[in-house]
Amino acid sequence: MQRCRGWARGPVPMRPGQTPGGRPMSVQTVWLGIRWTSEGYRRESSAGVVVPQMPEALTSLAATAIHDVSAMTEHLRFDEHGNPMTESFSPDMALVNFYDHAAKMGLHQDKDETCQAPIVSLSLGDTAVFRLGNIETKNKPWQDIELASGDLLVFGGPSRMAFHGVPMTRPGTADPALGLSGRLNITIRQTGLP
Ligand code: MD3
Ligand code: FE
Repeated sequence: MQRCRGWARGPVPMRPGQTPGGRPMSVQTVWLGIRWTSEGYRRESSAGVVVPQMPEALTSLAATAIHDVSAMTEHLRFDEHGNPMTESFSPDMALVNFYDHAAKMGLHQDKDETCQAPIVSLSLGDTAVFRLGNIETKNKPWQDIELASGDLLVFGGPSRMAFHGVPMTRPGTADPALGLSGRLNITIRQTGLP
């Protein structure tokens, strides 16, 4: 929480995300390691836009998650080149999303990463209703899953391209001891940027 507050302050303060169409989203975001720009993913700090370093704590958390999950599922044992995922996975970006009580995220696919590495998601604070759809269309079938504080998910293999979104959060469900009004979701990713 403490570190999230620091990232939210800047160098680039937390701000509403943008839809692919350029519309502001209700979810507010901070980028770590690499950020999305009009030219695609960029590492550099151009024109005062500083991208903080990818925190080692998140890199190792994601690597541990991939290691643990790869023991359980075939899809995560090897990457698209046939190399063991536990060796080739090297996340270079974290996206910190903040949901206030009214924020939500429409159904979408994450297609900006050019490599097929899995995405690791960590939730903190208010419980969210997470909608996991199918890989073909924005329509049903989907399933709604409650993501509570501390839940960590790994999306790899076929689910990597599934439509997904957050139709609502459940305001006030966060443990008061966390000192957070709302929800944080951190996704840890490998962009494929050289
Ligand atoms: C399923 N974030 O930032 S995290 C996003 O809770 C995003 O803030 C949501 O979707 C959030 O793009 C969901 C879980 C997640 C992340 C990536 C996925 C689920 C995914 C990629 C493919 C399939
Ligand atoms: Fe997404």
